[in-house]
Amino acid sequence: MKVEAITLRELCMPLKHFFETSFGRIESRRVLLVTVLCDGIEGWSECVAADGPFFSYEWIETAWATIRDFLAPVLIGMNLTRAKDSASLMSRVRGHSMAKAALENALWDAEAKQLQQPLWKLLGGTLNEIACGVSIGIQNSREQLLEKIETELAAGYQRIKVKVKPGWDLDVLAKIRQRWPQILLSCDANSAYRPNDLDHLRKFDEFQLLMIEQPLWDDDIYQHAALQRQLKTSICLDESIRQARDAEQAIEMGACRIINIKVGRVGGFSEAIAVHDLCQQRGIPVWCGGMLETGIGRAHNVALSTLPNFRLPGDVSASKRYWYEDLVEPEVEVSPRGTIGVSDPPGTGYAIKGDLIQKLTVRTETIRGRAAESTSGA
Ligand code: OSB
Ligand code: MG
Repeated sequence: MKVEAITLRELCMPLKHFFETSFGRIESRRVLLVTVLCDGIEGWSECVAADGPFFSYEWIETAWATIRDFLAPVLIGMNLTRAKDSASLMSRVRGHSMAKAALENALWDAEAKQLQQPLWKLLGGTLNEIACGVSIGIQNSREQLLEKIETELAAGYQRIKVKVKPGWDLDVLAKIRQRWPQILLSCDANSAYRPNDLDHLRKFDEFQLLMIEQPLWDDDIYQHAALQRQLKTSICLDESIRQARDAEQAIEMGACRIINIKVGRVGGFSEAIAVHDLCQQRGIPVWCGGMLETGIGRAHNVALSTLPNFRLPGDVSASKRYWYEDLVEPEVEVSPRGTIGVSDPPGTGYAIKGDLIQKLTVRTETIRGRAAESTSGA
């Protein structure tokens, strides 16, 4: 696969409903799409970096600049045997996993199309349908949250995850459990607590949660291990797991019993597979996290979720929960049993809606060998 050109596109897309976590609320997303052109075939991906450096230090501007100035130049003109070979070429750049993942994943998409294979099989997937859960943000009121949960349960989702933070936690969980004593329920703190909240966090044990996700600092493993020893509830790490080495340390230290894999956070499909395989060997179940993706990133999450150790429902849910109109055809849909089936056409099985993408594009830049050409507007 010869890498001929790399195109970046920024789109602006309003969310149907705001999404609020312990680090803030968003009403719309700036979306960064990456296209690689290899031997005349286009591979597509979505960079999951957000509008601001809050979930991680990466955001859409650092990703754009890092791809343009450092990552694309090492790939352009290279003849790759496999998409995964791109990871070692990009490794001289420290960090910037979401930027790297966008490039590597676009190459996987191109490779799957070139080999006429479904992406999920190329990744090593074995499941032909995946289990879906939903992540529900902090709402304006407790009543609004309960209504949302009711809607998602009626749609068939297999697991409900709610965002928590101090002031929006124990009473919220108590209300949910009162109304639905049996559902698979978890919560995600996005680093909203500290070790001296131990007495408070121990009260989460009352609610038979499947897990509490990332209670402490985004870069911590050690204090999570100390906390896990004090909790009955399983800790799941998200932000702290940036690569397979982190997963290995976390498991050996007993910092979690479950791991959330986000392909952007770990730097691409090859590292996501490495985290998956390590967890499988150590008996730790994984599930696929989400970053409010459009159908392009979502389709990649679906494909990844077919690997055999994705044993818990992921945050991979239907396009229509987020978008008025998604960028792919068909949109990502979830069955009444809370599953997404995978199909066998080459690539992701979801076609790109080029006209819609062009309409929503506010900035684009193509990197091709020496000179970069840049245009503003659609
Ligand atoms: O921590 O899992 C998270 C969204 C943005 C940033 C971080 C997270 C999330 C979600 C949403 O929980 C998952 C989704 O529905 O895509
Ligand atoms: Mg999380």
